[in-house]
Amino acid sequence: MNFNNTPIDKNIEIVDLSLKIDDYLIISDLHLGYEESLNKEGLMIPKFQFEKIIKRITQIKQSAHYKKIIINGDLKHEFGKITRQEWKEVNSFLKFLQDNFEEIVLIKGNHDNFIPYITRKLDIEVKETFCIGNFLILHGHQLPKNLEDFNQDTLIIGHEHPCISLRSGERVEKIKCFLKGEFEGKKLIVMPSFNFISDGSDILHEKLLSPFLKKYSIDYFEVYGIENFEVFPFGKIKDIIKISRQFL
Ligand SMILES: [Mn+2]
Repeated sequence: MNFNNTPIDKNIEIVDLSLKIDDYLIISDLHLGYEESLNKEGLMIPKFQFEKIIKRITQIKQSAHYKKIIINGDLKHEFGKITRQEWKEVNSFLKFLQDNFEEIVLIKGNHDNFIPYITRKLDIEVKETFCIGNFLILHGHQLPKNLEDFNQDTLIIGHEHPCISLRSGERVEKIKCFLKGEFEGKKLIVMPSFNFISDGSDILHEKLLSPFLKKYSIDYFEVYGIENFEVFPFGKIKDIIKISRQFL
């Protein structure tokens, strides 16, 4: 694989679908157990995520010196309950992290209701937010009431699962992406999902989910597409829209 680590701002790099700050590896929205919940809806897809996620983390970890890992929410998929697949996978996933990282930070997402039952046993703490220097990391499904109490100037969120669809001939290709913009005087970085069942939601054509993105226009946000471990800076959303209109 061909990693081309790309700075997205000062002291922070995009590495494949993850971010790197110091020796922290940050990933978001794994949605373990997604297959089982699709199977229940009648969509028969095999269970492959878990292995793929472990392999991908291992590949990223080999590319640089990481001691710590942050999961920025939605480690598992189901809201209300925890399914058998989730229980098993979340448990072995956290054990994998304990074997491979000195520090594990779990940030609570909106899908993570039952996570504390598992993490308590493994002695892992679940947090609402986590700070590294100037960076405030949070899932992004809701605006924290005390956002102004944080003096960090850069917010890092997940939740949105951003991707963009690019047309090439008759084919439409969906590409996961990072977004960089602003929110109320702070910089805002949105992470793609570290989940291989769905590309995510198309920020050019679908409704935005996160309150961090719904409040103001995202036309001036920068897009960094990720394809095959590589980072492709695509420019601003308004320019991508302009170009894509020329081909419709
Ligand atoms: Mn979420």
